[in-house]
Amino acid sequence: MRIDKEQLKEHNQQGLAEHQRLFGFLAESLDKKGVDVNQVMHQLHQLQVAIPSWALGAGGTRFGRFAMGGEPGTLEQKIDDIGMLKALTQATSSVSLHIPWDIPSNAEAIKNQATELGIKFDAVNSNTFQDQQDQSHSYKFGSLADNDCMVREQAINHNLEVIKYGEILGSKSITVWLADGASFPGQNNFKRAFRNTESSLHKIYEGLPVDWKMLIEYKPYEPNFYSTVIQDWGTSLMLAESCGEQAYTLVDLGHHLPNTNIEQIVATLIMRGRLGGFHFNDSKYGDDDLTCGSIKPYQLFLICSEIIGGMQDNDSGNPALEWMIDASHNLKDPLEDLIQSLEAIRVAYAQALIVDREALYEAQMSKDVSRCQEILQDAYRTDLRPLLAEVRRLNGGALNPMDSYRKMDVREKLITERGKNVVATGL
Ligand code: RM4
Ligand code: MN
Ligand code: MN
Repeated sequence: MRIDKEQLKEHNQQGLAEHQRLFGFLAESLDKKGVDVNQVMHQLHQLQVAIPSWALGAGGTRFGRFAMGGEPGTLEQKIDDIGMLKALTQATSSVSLHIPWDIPSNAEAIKNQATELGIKFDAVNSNTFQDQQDQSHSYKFGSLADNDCMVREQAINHNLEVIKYGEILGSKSITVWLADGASFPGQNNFKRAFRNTESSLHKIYEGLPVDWKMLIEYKPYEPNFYSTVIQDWGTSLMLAESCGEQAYTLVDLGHHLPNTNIEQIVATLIMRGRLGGFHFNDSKYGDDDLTCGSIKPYQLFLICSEIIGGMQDNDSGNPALEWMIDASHNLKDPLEDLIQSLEAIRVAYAQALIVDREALYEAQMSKDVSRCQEILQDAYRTDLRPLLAEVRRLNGGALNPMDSYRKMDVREKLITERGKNVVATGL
Protein backbone atom coordinates (compact mmCIF):
# COMPACT_ATOMS: atom_id res chain seq x y z
CA MET A 1 0.00 0.00 0.00
CA ARG A 2 1.13 3.55 -0.76
CA ILE A 3 0.14 6.85 0.80
CA ASP A 4 -2.13 8.88 -1.44
CA LYS A 5 -0.27 12.17 -1.96
CA GLU A 6 -3.38 14.07 -2.98
CA GLN A 7 -5.17 13.02 0.16
CA LEU A 8 -2.17 14.10 2.20
CA LYS A 9 -2.19 17.53 0.57
CA GLU A 10 -5.87 17.84 1.35
CA HIS A 11 -5.30 17.04 5.05
CA ASN A 12 -2.47 19.54 5.18
CA GLN A 13 -4.66 22.17 3.59
CA GLN A 14 -7.25 21.69 6.32
CA GLY A 15 -4.77 22.33 9.09
CA LEU A 16 -2.69 24.92 7.30
CA ALA A 17 -4.02 28.19 8.74
CA GLU A 18 -3.67 27.07 12.35
CA HIS A 19 -0.24 25.61 11.61
CA GLN A 20 0.96 28.86 10.08
CA ARG A 21 -0.24 30.80 13.11
CA LEU A 22 1.65 28.50 15.51
CA PHE A 23 4.76 28.29 13.38
CA GLY A 24 4.87 32.06 12.81
CA PHE A 25 4.74 32.72 16.53
CA LEU A 26 7.42 30.12 17.28
CA ALA A 27 9.76 31.28 14.52
CA GLU A 28 9.49 34.87 15.74
CA SER A 29 10.26 33.96 19.36
CA LEU A 30 13.20 31.78 18.34
CA ASP A 31 14.51 34.51 16.11
CA LYS A 32 14.37 36.98 19.01
CA LYS A 33 16.50 34.58 21.03
CA GLY A 34 19.10 34.54 18.27
CA VAL A 35 18.26 31.06 16.92
CA ASP A 36 18.84 30.61 13.19
CA VAL A 37 15.50 28.97 12.40
CA ASN A 38 16.37 28.00 8.84
CA GLN A 39 19.56 26.36 9.97
CA VAL A 40 17.71 24.36 12.64
CA MET A 41 15.15 23.27 10.06
CA HIS A 42 17.89 22.21 7.69
CA GLN A 43 19.62 20.15 10.38
CA LEU A 44 16.34 18.56 11.34
CA HIS A 45 15.70 17.46 7.81
CA GLN A 46 19.14 15.85 7.75
CA LEU A 47 18.21 13.73 10.76
CA GLN A 48 16.98 10.59 9.06
CA VAL A 49 16.45 7.63 11.35
CA ALA A 50 16.50 4.06 10.03
CA ILE A 51 13.65 1.64 10.71
CA PRO A 52 14.56 -1.90 11.70
CA SER A 53 12.98 -4.57 9.55
CA TRP A 54 11.95 -6.44 12.71
CA ALA A 55 9.88 -3.62 14.19
CA LEU A 56 7.06 -3.49 11.67
CA GLY A 57 5.08 -6.36 13.11
CA ALA A 58 3.77 -7.05 16.57
CA GLY A 59 6.52 -7.73 19.06
CA GLY A 60 6.04 -10.08 21.92
CA THR A 61 7.23 -10.82 25.39
CA ARG A 62 8.23 -14.23 26.61
CA PHE A 63 4.67 -14.54 27.91
CA GLY A 64 3.06 -14.22 24.53
CA ARG A 65 2.53 -12.40 21.34
CA PHE A 66 -0.73 -10.91 20.18
CA ALA A 67 -1.41 -10.57 16.47
CA MET A 68 -1.76 -7.06 15.15
CA GLY A 69 -3.54 -7.59 11.86
CA GLY A 70 -2.17 -6.40 8.53
CA GLU A 71 1.40 -7.19 9.53
CA PRO A 72 3.91 -7.32 6.70
CA GLY A 73 4.48 -10.95 5.77
CA THR A 74 7.39 -10.33 3.40
CA LEU A 75 10.39 -8.04 3.15
CA GLU A 76 8.69 -6.29 0.24
CA GLN A 77 5.73 -5.46 2.45
CA LYS A 78 8.04 -4.23 5.19
CA ILE A 79 9.68 -1.87 2.75
CA ASP A 80 6.27 -0.69 1.63
CA ASP A 81 5.46 0.12 5.26
CA ILE A 82 8.65 2.12 5.63
CA GLY A 83 7.73 3.91 2.40
CA MET A 84 4.50 4.98 4.08
CA LEU A 85 6.36 6.13 7.17
CA LYS A 86 8.63 8.15 4.96
CA ALA A 87 5.77 9.69 3.02
CA LEU A 88 4.05 10.76 6.23
CA THR A 89 6.98 11.84 8.39
CA GLN A 90 9.87 12.59 6.01
CA ALA A 91 11.99 11.59 9.00
CA THR A 92 13.14 8.18 7.81
CA SER A 93 14.68 7.03 4.58
CA SER A 94 16.34 3.72 5.32
CA VAL A 95 15.79 0.21 6.57
CA SER A 96 18.07 -1.86 8.77
CA LEU A 97 17.88 -5.56 7.98
CA HIS A 98 18.25 -8.39 10.45
CA ILE A 99 19.65 -11.53 8.83
CA PRO A 100 18.31 -14.20 8.65
CA TRP A 101 14.93 -12.74 9.65
CA ASP A 102 14.90 -10.76 6.42
CA ILE A 103 17.06 -12.32 3.77
CA PRO A 104 16.79 -10.38 0.53
CA SER A 105 16.17 -13.39 -1.72
CA ASN A 106 15.74 -11.26 -4.81
CA ALA A 107 18.18 -8.46 -4.07
CA GLU A 108 17.72 -6.64 -7.38
CA ALA A 109 13.95 -6.47 -7.03
CA ILE A 110 14.19 -5.32 -3.39
CA LYS A 111 16.69 -2.66 -4.32
CA ASN A 112 14.51 -1.36 -7.11
CA GLN A 113 11.46 -1.24 -4.90
CA ALA A 114 13.40 0.59 -2.17
CA THR A 115 14.91 3.09 -4.61
CA GLU A 116 11.49 3.85 -6.01
CA LEU A 117 10.32 4.70 -2.49
CA GLY A 118 13.47 6.70 -1.69
CA ILE A 119 14.69 4.13 0.82
CA LYS A 120 18.28 3.05 1.35
CA PHE A 121 19.80 0.16 3.26
CA ASP A 122 21.23 1.07 6.63
CA ALA A 123 23.35 -1.19 8.86
CA VAL A 124 22.83 -4.94 8.46
CA ASN A 125 22.45 -6.91 11.69
CA SER A 126 23.69 -10.41 12.29
CA ASN A 127 21.89 -12.91 14.45
CA THR A 128 23.83 -15.49 16.43
CA PHE A 129 21.41 -15.49 19.34
CA GLN A 130 18.97 -17.95 17.78
CA ASP A 131 19.52 -21.28 16.10
CA GLN A 132 18.33 -21.59 12.53
CA GLN A 133 17.07 -24.69 10.80
CA ASP A 134 19.82 -26.90 9.36
CA GLN A 135 22.49 -25.14 11.40
CA SER A 136 25.37 -27.49 12.30
CA HIS A 137 26.24 -26.08 15.74
CA SER A 138 24.00 -24.60 18.40
CA TYR A 139 24.37 -21.11 19.87
CA LYS A 140 22.73 -22.22 23.09
CA PHE A 141 25.89 -21.57 25.11
CA GLY A 142 27.42 -18.84 23.00
CA SER A 143 28.52 -17.79 19.54
CA LEU A 144 31.58 -15.58 19.00
CA ALA A 145 32.65 -16.26 22.60
CA ASP A 146 31.93 -19.96 22.67
CA ASN A 147 34.57 -22.37 23.91
CA ASP A 148 34.08 -24.59 20.85
CA CYS A 149 36.01 -23.27 17.86
CA MET A 150 33.49 -24.85 15.46
CA VAL A 151 30.70 -22.75 16.97
CA ARG A 152 32.83 -19.63 16.75
CA GLU A 153 33.72 -20.34 13.15
CA GLN A 154 30.08 -20.80 12.21
CA ALA A 155 29.19 -17.49 13.91
CA ILE A 156 32.07 -15.68 12.20
CA ASN A 157 31.00 -17.05 8.82
CA HIS A 158 27.44 -15.95 9.45
CA ASN A 159 28.66 -12.38 10.07
CA LEU A 160 30.75 -12.48 6.90
CA GLU A 161 27.72 -13.66 4.98
CA VAL A 162 25.66 -10.81 6.43
CA ILE A 163 28.29 -8.37 5.17
CA LYS A 164 27.92 -9.92 1.70
CA TYR A 165 24.15 -9.35 1.74
CA GLY A 166 24.76 -5.78 2.86
CA GLU A 167 27.24 -5.17 0.06
CA ILE A 168 24.72 -6.23 -2.55
CA LEU A 169 22.16 -3.80 -1.14
CA GLY A 170 24.49 -0.85 -0.56
CA SER A 171 24.72 -0.99 3.26
CA LYS A 172 27.86 0.49 4.77
CA SER A 173 27.92 -1.07 8.22
CA ILE A 174 27.27 -4.20 10.20
CA THR A 175 25.94 -4.16 13.75
CA VAL A 176 27.02 -7.02 15.95
CA TRP A 177 25.02 -7.71 19.05
CA LEU A 178 25.86 -10.84 21.00
CA ALA A 179 23.76 -12.70 23.49
CA ASP A 180 26.91 -14.45 24.71
CA GLY A 181 27.34 -14.62 28.44
CA ALA A 182 26.50 -16.79 31.40
CA SER A 183 23.48 -17.27 33.57
CA PHE A 184 25.38 -18.74 36.50
CA PRO A 185 28.63 -17.95 38.29
CA GLY A 186 31.36 -20.31 37.22
CA GLN A 187 29.67 -21.15 33.93
CA ASN A 188 32.19 -19.13 31.91
CA ASN A 189 35.74 -18.04 32.32
CA PHE A 190 35.49 -14.25 31.86
CA LYS A 191 38.93 -13.82 30.34
CA ARG A 192 38.52 -16.72 27.91
CA ALA A 193 35.08 -15.48 26.84
CA PHE A 194 36.46 -11.98 26.19
CA ARG A 195 39.50 -13.27 24.30
CA ASN A 196 37.37 -15.57 22.15
CA THR A 197 35.04 -12.69 21.33
CA GLU A 198 37.95 -10.42 20.53
CA SER A 199 39.61 -12.85 18.14
CA SER A 200 36.28 -13.70 16.47
CA LEU A 201 35.56 -10.00 15.96
CA HIS A 202 39.02 -9.58 14.45
CA LYS A 203 38.19 -12.25 11.89
CA ILE A 204 34.94 -10.51 10.97
CA TYR A 205 36.76 -7.20 10.83
CA GLU A 206 39.21 -8.68 8.33
CA GLY A 207 36.26 -9.26 6.00
CA LEU A 208 34.93 -5.72 6.38
CA PRO A 209 34.96 -3.68 3.14
CA VAL A 210 37.21 -0.61 3.40
CA ASP A 211 34.33 1.86 3.41
CA TRP A 212 32.32 -0.01 6.04
CA LYS A 213 31.97 0.33 9.79
CA MET A 214 31.59 -2.38 12.34
CA LEU A 215 29.26 -1.31 15.15
CA ILE A 216 29.64 -3.22 18.40
CA GLU A 217 26.59 -3.15 20.61
CA TYR A 218 26.70 -3.82 24.34
CA LYS A 219 24.08 -4.93 26.83
CA PRO A 220 24.42 -5.81 30.52
CA TYR A 221 22.04 -8.74 30.70
CA GLU A 222 19.42 -10.80 28.85
CA PRO A 223 19.13 -13.49 27.67
CA ASN A 224 21.96 -14.33 30.06
CA PHE A 225 21.32 -13.09 33.54
CA TYR A 226 24.59 -13.41 35.42
CA SER A 227 27.03 -11.88 32.96
CA THR A 228 27.18 -10.73 29.37
CA VAL A 229 30.50 -10.79 27.52
CA ILE A 230 30.06 -7.31 25.99
CA GLN A 231 28.33 -5.91 29.02
CA ASP A 232 29.00 -2.18 28.74
CA TRP A 233 30.39 0.68 26.65
CA GLY A 234 33.87 0.23 28.09
CA THR A 235 34.04 -3.38 26.93
CA SER A 236 32.65 -2.43 23.53
CA LEU A 237 35.19 0.39 23.23
CA MET A 238 38.07 -1.95 24.15
CA LEU A 239 36.95 -4.35 21.44
CA ALA A 240 36.46 -1.60 18.87
CA GLU A 241 39.90 -0.18 19.56
CA SER A 242 41.40 -3.62 19.36
CA CYS A 243 39.71 -4.34 15.99
CA GLY A 244 40.80 -1.16 14.22
CA GLU A 245 39.73 2.24 12.96
CA GLN A 246 36.55 1.06 11.29
CA ALA A 247 35.08 -0.36 14.49
CA TYR A 248 32.83 1.70 16.75
CA THR A 249 30.62 1.42 19.78
CA LEU A 250 26.88 1.41 19.28
CA VAL A 251 24.67 2.70 22.07
CA ASP A 252 21.24 1.13 22.44
CA LEU A 253 19.39 3.31 24.92
CA GLY A 254 17.71 0.32 26.57
CA HIS A 255 20.97 -1.49 27.21
CA HIS A 256 21.90 0.10 30.51
CA LEU A 257 21.25 -0.64 34.12
CA PRO A 258 18.69 1.74 35.67
CA ASN A 259 19.91 5.31 36.23
CA THR A 260 23.04 4.97 34.11
CA ASN A 261 24.15 8.36 32.86
CA ILE A 262 23.86 7.62 29.13
CA GLU A 263 24.54 11.20 28.08
CA GLN A 264 27.94 11.03 29.76
CA ILE A 265 28.72 7.79 27.91
CA VAL A 266 27.83 9.55 24.66
CA ALA A 267 30.13 12.48 25.42
CA THR A 268 33.00 10.15 26.37
CA LEU A 269 32.67 8.03 23.24
CA ILE A 270 32.59 11.06 20.95
CA MET A 271 35.64 12.41 22.76
CA ARG A 272 37.43 9.21 21.74
CA GLY A 273 36.00 9.31 18.21
CA ARG A 274 34.33 5.93 18.66
CA LEU A 275 30.62 6.58 18.82
CA GLY A 276 29.22 4.77 15.81
CA GLY A 277 25.52 5.09 16.24
CA PHE A 278 22.35 4.61 18.19
CA HIS A 279 19.49 2.29 18.72
CA PHE A 280 16.70 4.50 20.00
CA ASN A 281 13.97 3.30 22.32
CA ASP A 282 12.83 4.04 25.84
CA SER A 283 12.67 2.01 28.99
CA LYS A 284 11.60 2.06 32.58
CA TYR A 285 13.56 -0.94 33.80
CA GLY A 286 15.75 -2.59 31.20
CA ASP A 287 15.66 -3.46 27.52
CA ASP A 288 11.96 -2.63 27.45
CA ASP A 289 12.09 -1.42 23.84
CA LEU A 290 9.31 1.11 24.40
CA THR A 291 8.42 4.08 22.20
CA CYS A 292 11.18 6.71 22.17
CA GLY A 293 10.47 9.57 24.55
CA SER A 294 7.52 7.82 26.17
CA ILE A 295 9.15 7.40 29.60
CA LYS A 296 12.18 9.67 29.86
CA PRO A 297 11.94 12.48 27.32
CA TYR A 298 14.30 14.72 29.33
CA GLN A 299 17.01 12.07 29.19
CA LEU A 300 16.51 11.79 25.43
CA PHE A 301 17.00 15.55 25.18
CA LEU A 302 20.16 15.44 27.32
CA ILE A 303 21.56 12.67 25.13
CA CYS A 304 20.84 14.68 21.98
CA SER A 305 22.40 17.70 23.60
CA GLU A 306 25.65 15.81 24.22
CA ILE A 307 25.60 14.52 20.65
CA ILE A 308 25.23 18.01 19.24
CA GLY A 309 27.74 19.57 21.63
CA GLY A 310 30.18 16.72 21.05
CA MET A 311 29.90 16.79 17.27
CA GLN A 312 30.36 20.58 17.23
CA ASP A 313 33.56 20.23 19.21
CA ASN A 314 34.68 17.13 17.31
CA ASP A 315 38.44 17.19 17.78
CA SER A 316 38.65 13.40 17.63
CA GLY A 317 37.05 13.24 14.19
CA ASN A 318 34.08 11.12 15.23
CA PRO A 319 32.27 10.23 11.98
CA ALA A 320 28.61 11.06 11.37
CA LEU A 321 26.38 8.90 13.55
CA GLU A 322 24.06 6.17 12.39
CA TRP A 323 20.55 6.49 13.77
CA MET A 324 18.12 3.67 14.14
CA ILE A 325 15.01 2.88 16.14
CA ASP A 326 15.16 -0.43 17.97
CA ALA A 327 11.78 -0.80 19.59
CA SER A 328 9.20 -3.52 19.90
CA HIS A 329 5.46 -3.01 19.79
CA ASN A 330 3.29 -5.26 21.89
CA LEU A 331 0.29 -3.03 22.38
CA LYS A 332 0.28 -0.28 19.80
CA ASP A 333 0.01 -0.40 16.05
CA PRO A 334 3.71 -0.62 15.05
CA LEU A 335 3.37 2.09 12.44
CA GLU A 336 1.76 4.48 14.92
CA ASP A 337 4.44 3.62 17.45
CA LEU A 338 7.17 4.34 14.91
CA ILE A 339 5.54 7.64 13.95
CA GLN A 340 5.62 8.58 17.64
CA SER A 341 9.24 7.48 18.01
CA LEU A 342 10.38 9.41 14.96
CA GLU A 343 8.63 12.51 16.27
CA ALA A 344 10.08 12.12 19.78
CA ILE A 345 13.64 11.81 18.47
CA ARG A 346 13.23 14.89 16.31
CA VAL A 347 11.65 16.88 19.13
CA ALA A 348 14.55 16.07 21.45
CA TYR A 349 17.09 16.75 18.73
CA ALA A 350 15.47 20.07 17.83
CA GLN A 351 15.42 21.13 21.48
CA ALA A 352 19.09 20.22 21.74
CA LEU A 353 19.83 22.27 18.63
CA ILE A 354 18.47 25.44 20.22
CA VAL A 355 20.51 25.15 23.43
CA ASP A 356 22.43 28.38 23.82
CA ARG A 357 25.88 26.77 23.92
CA GLU A 358 27.84 29.97 24.32
CA ALA A 359 25.76 30.99 27.30
CA LEU A 360 26.10 27.48 28.71
CA TYR A 361 29.86 27.64 28.36
CA GLU A 362 29.97 31.01 30.14
CA ALA A 363 27.70 29.77 32.92
CA GLN A 364 29.90 26.69 33.35
CA MET A 365 33.06 28.76 33.48
CA SER A 366 31.59 31.17 36.00
CA LYS A 367 30.34 28.21 38.08
CA ASP A 368 26.75 29.44 37.85
CA VAL A 369 25.02 26.12 38.44
CA SER A 370 21.47 27.50 38.48
CA ARG A 371 22.01 29.29 35.21
CA CYS A 372 23.35 26.10 33.59
CA GLN A 373 20.11 24.36 34.44
CA GLU A 374 18.02 27.31 33.26
CA ILE A 375 19.75 27.29 29.89
CA LEU A 376 19.18 23.58 29.29
CA GLN A 377 15.62 23.62 30.51
CA ASP A 378 14.73 26.72 28.57
CA ALA A 379 15.50 24.76 25.41
CA TYR A 380 13.81 21.60 26.69
CA ARG A 381 10.62 23.44 27.59
CA THR A 382 10.22 25.10 24.22
CA ASP A 383 7.44 23.49 22.22
CA LEU A 384 9.09 22.97 18.84
CA ARG A 385 6.43 20.80 17.28
CA PRO A 386 5.24 23.50 14.84
CA LEU A 387 8.80 23.71 13.54
CA LEU A 388 8.91 19.96 12.99
CA ALA A 389 5.58 20.17 11.19
CA GLU A 390 6.94 22.91 8.95
CA VAL A 391 9.98 20.78 8.04
CA ARG A 392 7.65 17.94 7.14
CA ARG A 393 5.33 20.17 5.15
CA LEU A 394 8.17 21.69 3.15
CA ASN A 395 9.40 18.21 2.26
CA GLY A 396 6.03 16.87 1.21
CA GLY A 397 5.12 15.07 4.43
CA ALA A 398 2.08 15.38 6.66
CA LEU A 399 1.55 18.30 8.99
CA ASN A 400 0.25 15.77 11.47
CA PRO A 401 1.39 12.24 10.50
CA MET A 402 -0.62 10.39 13.12
CA ASP A 403 -3.78 12.23 12.24
CA SER A 404 -3.36 11.57 8.51
CA TYR A 405 -2.48 7.93 9.17
CA ARG A 406 -5.75 7.47 11.04
CA LYS A 407 -7.87 9.48 8.63
CA MET A 408 -6.52 7.39 5.77
CA ASP A 409 -7.51 4.17 7.59
CA VAL A 410 -4.12 2.71 6.82
CA ARG A 411 -4.28 -0.18 9.28
CA GLU A 412 -7.78 -1.18 8.20
CA LYS A 413 -6.66 -1.20 4.59
CA LEU A 414 -3.59 -3.25 5.46
CA ILE A 415 -5.77 -5.80 7.24
CA THR A 416 -7.97 -6.09 4.16
CA GLU A 417 -4.92 -6.42 1.95
CA ARG A 418 -2.81 -8.76 4.08
CA GLY A 419 -5.22 -10.45 6.42
CA LYS A 420 -5.65 -10.58 10.17
CA ASN A 421 -3.21 -13.30 11.09
CA VAL A 422 0.00 -12.72 9.20
CA VAL A 423 3.04 -12.84 11.42
CA ALA A 424 6.01 -10.65 10.58
CA THR A 425 9.48 -12.07 11.16
CA GLY A 426 11.36 -10.71 14.14
CA LEU A 427 11.27 -11.12 17.87
C1 RM4 B 1 18.83 -6.99 21.12
C2 RM4 B 1 19.61 -5.82 20.57
C3 RM4 B 1 19.80 -5.90 19.09
C4 RM4 B 1 18.56 -6.32 18.38
C5 RM4 B 1 17.94 -7.52 19.01
C6 RM4 B 1 16.65 -7.90 18.32
O1 RM4 B 1 18.44 -6.74 22.43
O2 RM4 B 1 18.98 -4.62 20.91
O3 RM4 B 1 20.20 -4.65 18.60
O4 RM4 B 1 18.97 -6.64 17.09
O5 RM4 B 1 17.68 -7.27 20.36
MN1 MN C 1 19.64 -2.81 19.77
MN1 MN D 1 17.82 -4.56 22.80
